[in-house]
Amino acid sequence: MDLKKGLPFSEDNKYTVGSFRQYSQAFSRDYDYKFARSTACPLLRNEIEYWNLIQNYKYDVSVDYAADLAASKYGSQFPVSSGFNLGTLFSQKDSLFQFISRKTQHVNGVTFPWVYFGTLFSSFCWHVEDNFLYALNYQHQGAPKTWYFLPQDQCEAFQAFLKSTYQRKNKMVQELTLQINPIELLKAGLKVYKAYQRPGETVVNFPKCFHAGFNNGFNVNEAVNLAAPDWLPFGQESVRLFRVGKLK
Ligand SMILES: O=C(O)CCC(=O)C(=O)O
Repeated sequence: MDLKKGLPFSEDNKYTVGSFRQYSQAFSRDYDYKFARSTACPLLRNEIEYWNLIQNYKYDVSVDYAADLAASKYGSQFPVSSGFNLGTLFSQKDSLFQFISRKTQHVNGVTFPWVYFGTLFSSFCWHVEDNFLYALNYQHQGAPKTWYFLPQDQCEAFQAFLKSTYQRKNKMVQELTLQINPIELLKAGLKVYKAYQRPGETVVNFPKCFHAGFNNGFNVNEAVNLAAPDWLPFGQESVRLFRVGKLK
């Protein structure tokens, strides 16, 4: 399914963190009330509802997602004293990002984290990381994030599946609007894994692993890329694919 492309998060201070939390919590409350949703098994209930909304166009639902907020501008959620801090990952031993210039070569969302404030059903569509980098995503607080992953060895099979099924697949993957029910992928013979990420948990995406998912309510996450030495062949491959126009 081709989801509507998200609009850039407005810089006009429409929300503070507090007002976004209120908006997001009210959205969950109102949604449950309006559709008289049972409170049993909320994660499964949300998952069924999510795919039903996407595939059957049951209702036109749109939610705000404060995504891709540069931690360098809006602030990180990690305490400065924290031993585990995605904001300092780039400088750690074995990170190849330690060799880039801190002043001129930092890229928000790649070498320095992005912060995300989620709402029920806010989504991230199927994608791999830029240049097939590793990605680490830490949940600070709030409702679980539902993740779907394809292992590295499924990357080519997934792309072949997209090519045979979706005409506009390159544009949709590039614009992060391609959402596909994992059941469809399983039926096509692909291996798909699911995880619920809860506060205090880190999800690590390995190079060339496609992933997608959605949020189950208000939550706060922070994510950054990582270039470990074993990423180098993947980086080289991504550059080669860019050159021949097979990666955008
Ligand atoms: O939570 C999100 O919206 C993005 C998650 C993601 O794709 C990542 O951290 O790599």
